[in-house]
Amino acid sequence: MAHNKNGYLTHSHPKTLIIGVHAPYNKTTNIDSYFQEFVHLVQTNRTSYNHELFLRLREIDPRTFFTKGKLAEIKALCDKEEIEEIIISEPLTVQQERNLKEYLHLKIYDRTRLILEIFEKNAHSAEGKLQVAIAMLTFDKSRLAGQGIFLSQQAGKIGNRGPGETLKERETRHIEDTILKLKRQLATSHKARETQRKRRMVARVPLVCLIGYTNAGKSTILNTLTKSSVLAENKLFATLDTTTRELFVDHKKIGIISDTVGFIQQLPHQLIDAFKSTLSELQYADLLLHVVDISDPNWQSHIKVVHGILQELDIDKQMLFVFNKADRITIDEPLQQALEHYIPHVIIAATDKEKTKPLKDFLQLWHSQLPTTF
Ligand SMILES: Nc1nc2c(ncn2[C@@H]2O[C@H](COP(=O)(O)OP(=O)(O)OP(=O)(O)O)[C@@H](O)[C@H]2O)c(=O)[nH]1
Ligand SMILES: [Mg+2]
Repeated sequence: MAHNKNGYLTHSHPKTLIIGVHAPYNKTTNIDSYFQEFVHLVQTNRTSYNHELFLRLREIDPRTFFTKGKLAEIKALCDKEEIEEIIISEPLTVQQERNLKEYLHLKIYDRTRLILEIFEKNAHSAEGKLQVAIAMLTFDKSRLAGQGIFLSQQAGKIGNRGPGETLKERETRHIEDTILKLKRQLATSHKARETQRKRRMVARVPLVCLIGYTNAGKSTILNTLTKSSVLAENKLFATLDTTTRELFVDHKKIGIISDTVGFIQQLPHQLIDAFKSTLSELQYADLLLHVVDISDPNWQSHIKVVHGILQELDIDKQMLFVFNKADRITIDEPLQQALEHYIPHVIIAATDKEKTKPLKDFLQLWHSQLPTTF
């Protein structure tokens, strides 16, 4: 809401309700932190919303996602508050989204669309934009396919292929053609990067890659280690484009370091697919720095999410756990014990130069132990 010049309240965006759901499949240890992450996603994508609702679902209705009782509660709230748009923390199937829309008579945004929109806003390079466009179109295509029954019901009764079906086929083909065209463009820009990479391989320059959950502090670490000024901010998916810089430790160049897109639980598979070629760069890393925000109560589930995505990308590399944001918490005995499960690791605070020393020391040692071919 905002005040106009006469002092009246106006809302320039649709009246929005956000619903954080604790779904039965969600094994997160700290649900409050999961909900906060959802609110953070919403805030990253747009400035405001009007109402929030957090609820626990004991089961999921395959047709409407929410069970009957919960759905009635939501409808009553939407009617009372004249809600025009709902954003839900979970991914919905095409049918669930459509049924909810029909029942509630308002716009529904699910987790997948929310994350895709953030990616769309944050893509700056030509390559990033292409990748996001491919993911968006793939999502649209799946939504269109789900309208199959509806469109064929619109179709004429003569023959099997009515006009509705033809329209759907035509739109699907148009999307497929566009995706193909974008993929070709993407392949061309990858070739240029491939050439660069080969040149580095010939020169035997060690490559260190920063990976981790979104907002863990990857870009902040890149900035402190390389004196560069990559955008680092308290937003989810601030970084989408890979940035590579020369890596100096104690004034000695020891290799190059790359920062890239962060991960999140239930990252839409359309995005994983679209970013696969960028992320496959990780295959050439000599060392992965897995950055973890240990001030987040869900840090261990975040590690699992990152490992899951690495597995999906078939990447198995030497890894250092970089436990970051240590300035925000006290490391008590139980936390210390939990950290010991992840070896090797360093504990740092990227925003405080003094507190990045353990990482610099590790890198120096690692570099001194590299085979002499480097
Ligand atoms: N207190 C504290 N804040 C930190 C630390 N490291 C990073 N931050 C803050 O955490 C936020 C996210 O940092 P980024 O470096 O952008 O995180 P990222 O992992 O690159 O995030 P994405 O690119 O969005 O995936 C920023 O507001 C940083 O200032 C730290 O050690 N301590
Ligand atoms: Mg970043």
